[in-house]
Amino acid sequence: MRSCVIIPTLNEEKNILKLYKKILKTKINLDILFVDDNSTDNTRLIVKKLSKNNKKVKFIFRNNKKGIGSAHKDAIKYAYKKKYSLIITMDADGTHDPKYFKSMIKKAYMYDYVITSRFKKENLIKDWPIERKLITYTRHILVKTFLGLSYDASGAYRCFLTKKIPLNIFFQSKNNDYAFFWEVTYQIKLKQYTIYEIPVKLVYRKLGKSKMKFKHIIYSLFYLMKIFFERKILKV
Ligand SMILES: Nc1nc2c(ncn2[C@@H]2O[C@H](COP(=O)(O)OP(=O)(O)O)[C@@H](O)[C@H]2O)c(=O)[nH]1
Ligand SMILES: [Mg+2]
Repeated sequence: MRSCVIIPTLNEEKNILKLYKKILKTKINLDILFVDDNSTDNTRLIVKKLSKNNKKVKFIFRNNKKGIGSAHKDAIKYAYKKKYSLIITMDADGTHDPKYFKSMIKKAYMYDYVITSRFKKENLIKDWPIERKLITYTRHILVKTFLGLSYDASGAYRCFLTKKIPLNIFFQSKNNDYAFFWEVTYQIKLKQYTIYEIPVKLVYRKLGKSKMKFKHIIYSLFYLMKIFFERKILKV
């Protein structure tokens, strides 16, 4: 069985080596697929070096910034094409700890789609800046209210078996940024796949900057309303 972990990167030179080492430490046999959107720092150089020394490191280099959702779509498509049986997706900035791989993989055999949750236990985003907590909780309430999703639907840390989830589900989300995550969760729920949530502690990034901009938050809000009206009111 071939497994891979998909990691989108945009100027993550300070984080990827640390994450790479942590992934190796899990001793789980998987390929590591970086999807870089034309980082202007040394991210690509580091990824290339890693792939030279370790055949398990693969990469997709894209020519411009197309968004985190689009990076996931391209990488997931590649993984299906290359016939990987299991996919994990995660951020590069140290927020997602590979120590959860084992339990995520175990659950992926029992359920169709495994996601991670910041709300299942207390203090899972304890060290996050107040404004990020506010965004996270507000988004959670809005997604719950308008789409009826009670999951923590917007995290990127996920795991599934490719034979259980058809590739086209990921492309039914037309969003290419952060809304991709809740939209895919919504699609998966609509199609009645089983979803399992693992509580994980998320560490706020210590190095490098978040790529989430104010425009992403506003756009995401409008996008949520658009999906709500189209699907619930217009029934399209
Ligand atoms: N390839 C690619 N990666 C991205 C893009 N935007 C963000 N990322 C990566 O996606 C992950 C999550 O982004 P981050 O800035 O940490 O978002 P935040 O956690 O919501 O603040 C990180 O690994 C980023 O480097 C993008 O447009 N393209
Ligand atoms: Mg982050």
